[in-house]
Amino acid sequence: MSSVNRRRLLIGGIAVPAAALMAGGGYRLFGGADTASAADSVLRAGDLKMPPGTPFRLVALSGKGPMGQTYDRPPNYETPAERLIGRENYPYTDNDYYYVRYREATVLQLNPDNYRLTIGGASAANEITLSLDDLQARATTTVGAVGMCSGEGRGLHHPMIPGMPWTKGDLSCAEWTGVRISDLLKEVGLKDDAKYASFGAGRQLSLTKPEYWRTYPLASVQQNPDAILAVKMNGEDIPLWNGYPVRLVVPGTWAPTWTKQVVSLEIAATPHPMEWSGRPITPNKLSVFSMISTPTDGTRIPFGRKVEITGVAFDDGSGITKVEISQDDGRTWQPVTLDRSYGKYTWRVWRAQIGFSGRGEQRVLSRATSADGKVQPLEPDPEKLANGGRKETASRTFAAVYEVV
Ligand SMILES: Nc1nc2c(c(=O)[nH]1)N[C@H]1C(S)=C(S)[C@@H](COP(=O)(O)O)O[C@H]1N2
Ligand SMILES: [Mo]
Repeated sequence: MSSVNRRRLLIGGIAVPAAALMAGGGYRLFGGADTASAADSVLRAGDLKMPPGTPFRLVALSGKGPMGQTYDRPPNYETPAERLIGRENYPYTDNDYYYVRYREATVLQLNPDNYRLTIGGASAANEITLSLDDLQARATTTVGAVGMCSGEGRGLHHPMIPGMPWTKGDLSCAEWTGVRISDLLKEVGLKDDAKYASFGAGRQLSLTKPEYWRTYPLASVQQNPDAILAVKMNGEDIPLWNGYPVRLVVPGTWAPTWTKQVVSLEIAATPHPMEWSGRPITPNKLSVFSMISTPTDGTRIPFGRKVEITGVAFDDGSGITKVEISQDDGRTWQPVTLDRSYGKYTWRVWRAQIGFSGRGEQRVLSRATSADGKVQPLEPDPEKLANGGRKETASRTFAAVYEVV
């Protein structure tokens, strides 16, 4: 590795390897002539299989803390690893650092005084309109849940695959308070042919993108007592960038289908014509996953010193039974200590004391095992990846890379 790769730069108080910054610069130039080659050479640097850290510059959206700017329009900001866990005895990501992912170029700022949720559709018995106060009065369910985008880790994959090049911060965890979807369905009443529930965001000021609609098979939200329209996040108003004033949360499932800025719930016998993916959402359950949060990538650790490694682990709600770490790229594994559970959909914080047997670049991997016997894979399944499995790169193990000096 060249000397520039060894230099550590300070950004927002966080040490980031220069090589990682170069990778970030390359990624941001979407379609630029030298984009692929610049990122490619960094990904291949030395024995590093992936560039460390959040290689994007830290930028604060209004009302948010400094986060990794994967892309600005649409706003895509990843949670810095050391901000995933809010604080001691509080596993949830602070609202200021919860990741931001939009597919629309602009975000609609809905006026809370005029806000209305319309519930209706061809297979609803009635049509009802609820104000924000109405929803807040019905918001009796609180549930912790991991929000994870299918883009997690995509930018670390080699060879590069299309899509937003997220590194490791395309996920967060929060405690949501809201109204049960099943209660809203009871209130509006259903016709016999009701089969799908579609959640629509307000019209965004985009010339190219349609409104964001997501269609669920009705039973999947009706029979899930934790599927809610949330009005609070960690006990506060939901930040604009995370869906203020109302967003869908379906714990245990991938977050891309959790419509933000929800203004319509439509019940019909058919999927909504504007469903983002063009087809109804399948069960969509989160895979078993773990990652290291601190120390962050690029941290210099004095040789001979023990450090505490902290991380998170979760699955779709069956529970985490074991997390292990490896310091030899997955040949051998040692168990870590799990903190207590805060709820079946809340990630489990874990920690381990480790030392390093050598100096220089040191990689640490983590892997989780769930109560239903699933083990986080070392690498994405190549077959599923080849068949267009968009989530394959998201749930594999990711190395934290340190420099022992
Ligand atoms: N209205 C709207 N809702 C949306 C999206 C969007 O582009 N518009 N993106 C989805 C995607 S892809 C993800 S991963 C999550 C991200 O939620 P967050 O920004 O609160 O982290 O929101 C989902 N809900
Ligand atoms: Mo996403």
